[in-house]
Amino acid sequence: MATLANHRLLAGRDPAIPLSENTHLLRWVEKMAHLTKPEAIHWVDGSAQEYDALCSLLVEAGTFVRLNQELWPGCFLARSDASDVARVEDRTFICSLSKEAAGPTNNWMDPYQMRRRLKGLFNGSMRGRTMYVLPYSMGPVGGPMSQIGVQLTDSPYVVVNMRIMARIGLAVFKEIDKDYKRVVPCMHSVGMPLAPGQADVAWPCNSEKYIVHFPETREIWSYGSGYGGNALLGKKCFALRIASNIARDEGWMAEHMLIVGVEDPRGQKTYIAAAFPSACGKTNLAMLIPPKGFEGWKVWTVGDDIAWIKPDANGELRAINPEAGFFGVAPGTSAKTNPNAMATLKRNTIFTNTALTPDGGVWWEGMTDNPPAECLDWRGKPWTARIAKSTGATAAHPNARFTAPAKQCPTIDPEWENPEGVPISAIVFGGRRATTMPLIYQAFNWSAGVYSGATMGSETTAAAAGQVGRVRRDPMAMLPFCGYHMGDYLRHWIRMQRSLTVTPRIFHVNWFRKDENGKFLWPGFSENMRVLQWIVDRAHGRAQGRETPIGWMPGYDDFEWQGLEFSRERFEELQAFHRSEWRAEVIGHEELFIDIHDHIPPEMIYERELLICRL
Ligand code: TSX
Ligand code: MN
Repeated sequence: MATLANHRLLAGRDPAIPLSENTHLLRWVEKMAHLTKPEAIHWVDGSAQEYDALCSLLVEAGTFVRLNQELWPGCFLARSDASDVARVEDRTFICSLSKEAAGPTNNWMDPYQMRRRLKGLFNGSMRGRTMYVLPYSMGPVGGPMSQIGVQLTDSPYVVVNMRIMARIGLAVFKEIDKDYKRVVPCMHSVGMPLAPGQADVAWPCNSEKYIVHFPETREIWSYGSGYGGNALLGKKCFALRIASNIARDEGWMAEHMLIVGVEDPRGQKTYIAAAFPSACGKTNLAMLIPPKGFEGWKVWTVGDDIAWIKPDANGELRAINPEAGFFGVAPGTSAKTNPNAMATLKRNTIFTNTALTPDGGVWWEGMTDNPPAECLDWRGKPWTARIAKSTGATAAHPNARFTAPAKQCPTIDPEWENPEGVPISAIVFGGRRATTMPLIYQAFNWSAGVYSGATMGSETTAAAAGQVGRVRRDPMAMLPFCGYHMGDYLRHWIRMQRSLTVTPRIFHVNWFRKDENGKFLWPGFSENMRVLQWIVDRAHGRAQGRETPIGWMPGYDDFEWQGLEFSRERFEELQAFHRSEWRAEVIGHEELFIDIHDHIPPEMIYERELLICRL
């Protein structure tokens, strides 16, 4: 059994010694230790030795399996508890002073009442465990757009994942000490204290879970889960829910967007930010490799999930990726769908809830054409294709993840860590739609573009809650991540235009339109480069567009077709605007607007009226 003493020794310093002199921080850590009553406190320095020691500790505890180091150098597999496999939206709360401020799309509870409840849950919740003091910077340390948090956690799994996903450790403590920086306090406990002599489990957690945000005091409290977005508090909780509040107050935007730089053969780079709901292949687009026919073109990856976007002194939008890694969905990721992701996760990667192959590697559905002859599934049980056929069990959990350093991505942009960000020329919204939505259109202007983002959504697939084929609206893909009233959020989008001298062009895409036989009309994946090219050309005022009632569209001849056989007829079908479908669509928009009617910006009502008139 690993003891705290031997990992102290490995770390080469005493982790109990505070690494910050900031009195606010020291007093808070003391107060929280008094509340949670951990056995020890470990100040995280973020060093490689510390990381290695914690990974070894996790191996000894049974949380990690060290993978075959010849095949998967620096890689580990974690298996979570079967009940702790995804974000818990129904347990996620925005505890603003007024319920009104959180809006109808967020869970709300009175902050005083919630604080009382949390105090009760956290009282003694770290007994028998080590409390890690984990300072992190979202964005490059010391950057003008960056923000700092300190997470107190009793999960070493969280610490090692956060070392990949954010900038952590000594440099961040120094930043806090240099001059007093506003720090977002983040409390996290898996909610399973250990009595003296009580044996631990591989994945401690609690069936009662709370993911709580206090927007006014800028605090995060997370209880009961060790998984992903519930526990890596820098990501969804800070970089989206809390940051969206900060951004609204300070005049910038915290968005659920990937960022790519598209380089043309002359070497000109154009940056695009894009928001999609889940299961649209955001990470795949962020790492796109141009197809045949696009020699000299290159797509550079800046980020795959979150963008912080701010007007610069010239009134132009610049964006940073506040993260340092990718926490990507493994199933479906392959050398065919995303070769760059496969190269990124070859080393120094933490896999969670994938299958384990007999040679000490990982596997998931969609990784290869054929499954391995046998493996252990994400629960550690024997799995074969035959077993799968009779029981329906998948080898990897559908939400299995890889945590991989962004710098390992072959197409990582040389500018990805520029603290000033990259200039954004175009914003793209999209959804998964079998009908109605063409492959691509450009909104007429900023407010029409905001309207297209506000009304975007995906059709529900398979058994995922509700009827199949119904559109689930997800404004800017922010429904689960906006830390305040969705109507006020849309107002903020409208208001942003006033601080800009150049407004990025706004586009809507749909890779998923189907023909009358239910076949995808568009090959997607790397062929989406043809769409990116038109977006880039439009952003620079170079490409033709045909005016339609919903916006500007490319004609067949405005697309580069070299390297792809795609008929004019098929393209017309893919781009078709059907008045009857759009009349139904615009009625669907009303449903969303009713939900947030009391805060919706008037511009959204006008845009809807204008659209109705054009139909
Ligand atoms: O990620 C996807 N993208 C974006 C790529 C840059 N996916 C996967 C979505 C699940 C995460 C796509 N799936 C895309 C897409 O553009 N398009 C489709 C639909 C599709 C699937 C298969 C084929 C064509 C389209 N073709 C064959 O199977 C041969
Ligand atoms: Mn996301």
